[in-house]
Amino acid sequence: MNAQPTPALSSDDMDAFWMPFTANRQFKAHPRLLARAEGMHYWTADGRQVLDGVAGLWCVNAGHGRREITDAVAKQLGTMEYAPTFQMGHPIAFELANRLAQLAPPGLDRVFFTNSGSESVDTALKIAIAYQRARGAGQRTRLIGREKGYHGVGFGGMSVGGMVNNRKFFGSSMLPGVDHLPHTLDIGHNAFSRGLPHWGMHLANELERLIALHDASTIAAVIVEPLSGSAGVVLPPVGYLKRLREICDKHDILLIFDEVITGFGRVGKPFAAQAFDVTPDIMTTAKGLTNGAIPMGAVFSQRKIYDTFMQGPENTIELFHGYTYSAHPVACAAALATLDIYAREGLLTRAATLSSQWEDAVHSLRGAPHVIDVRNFGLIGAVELESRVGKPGARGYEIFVKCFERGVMVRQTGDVIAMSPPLIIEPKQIARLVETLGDVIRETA
Ligand code: PXG
Repeated sequence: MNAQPTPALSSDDMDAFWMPFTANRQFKAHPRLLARAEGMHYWTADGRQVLDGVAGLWCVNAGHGRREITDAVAKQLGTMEYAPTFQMGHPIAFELANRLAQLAPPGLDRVFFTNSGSESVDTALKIAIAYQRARGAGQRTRLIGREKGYHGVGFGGMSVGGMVNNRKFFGSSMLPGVDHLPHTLDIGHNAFSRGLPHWGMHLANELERLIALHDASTIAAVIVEPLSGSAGVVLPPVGYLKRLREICDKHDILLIFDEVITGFGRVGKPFAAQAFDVTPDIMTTAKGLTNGAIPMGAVFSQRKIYDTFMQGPENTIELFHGYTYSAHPVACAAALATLDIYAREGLLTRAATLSSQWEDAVHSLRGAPHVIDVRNFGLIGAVELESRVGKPGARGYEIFVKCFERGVMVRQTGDVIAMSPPLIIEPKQIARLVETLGDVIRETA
């Protein structure tokens, strides 16, 4: 199918849009404009077809242009385009929360709605701190994140995150009382591991060291991505997450999993908590919740946490938190339609079926020039390239651009190329994605 070519934009037309997480001048000099999407593909403004190897930005898990979602959104807009959820309610918000509770890991059946991953993270951190206070442990305010962690761009999420650029630019404005676990990326020990690396479980014991330093009685929660995407795909070593869970239990500290990327089928189960068989106390999600069609996030809490808030006079607002658009009816409609598609097409477990072919495909890039590591889990893959001397990220960027020119969209973070295609991907498309990346890597100095 060909897209109608859209008129080209002149560089003047592009001045006003201050683009997020983008090298604005570089992009505007050589723009990559997307105009249409369907199934596994985008079409550029000049009508070229591009295979989507990233599910948009890790969110379009059921593939593009799903008619059921479009119809549900249109119907909801026609029925009630907006309704508040402060001291009011509307039925599909409750329906969606119930549906999500059924999908969630055991006990995580209380759901707070947000509009993005960043808001989900800040919400989870606030719930954790307020929960400690509500149960009489108000001195537990400290938060523990992890190096290389990405938890969005709010001040809370940045503070517990471990992205050096966030810390460099905004360091003095970060939340106080935050410490960080070491990250688990160790190419020296684990290069080219297939699936989870076997070396590194002991890194979870660093939590004991931080607890010894700060005292458990000051710590509210530990937050980690079960598997981190943004930092260039960093996997938990075998046994690592279970060990974190044990240490949190021992010291009565909440464990928060940030599942903004891993939620909704990315790793072969509805949530990574289920894939790794480790249940957190709070879980943040967004992205795949609505297939990326309408912004929405959801924070899942253990019932014991919710129940702790439900004390005192019934006319008090238990949690002083919420967004104008929490449980926006159009987003709820999009999410319900998305969950229907996931269920009908078995997409929340499809990554498990594809993962061995996926693993073989991405590991076929081992041995290509400059490739120093290949990592995979579920339907996530990453190829790490040696950086050019004095130019970190330059090789990765060149490969990303060349792939796009050849009709394949991948994601570049520094010198890591990440792939996380829609979960509807077919074996032939996996082959094309990885072959194109391989060809480009081999042609790039
Ligand atoms: N937590 C995690 C684990 C994420 O991956 C966020 C929170 C923030 O979500 P919002 O919706 O506020 O952007 C994310 C976002 C990449 C990439 O290149 C990843 C994200 C966003 C943009 C790019 O890997 N993840």
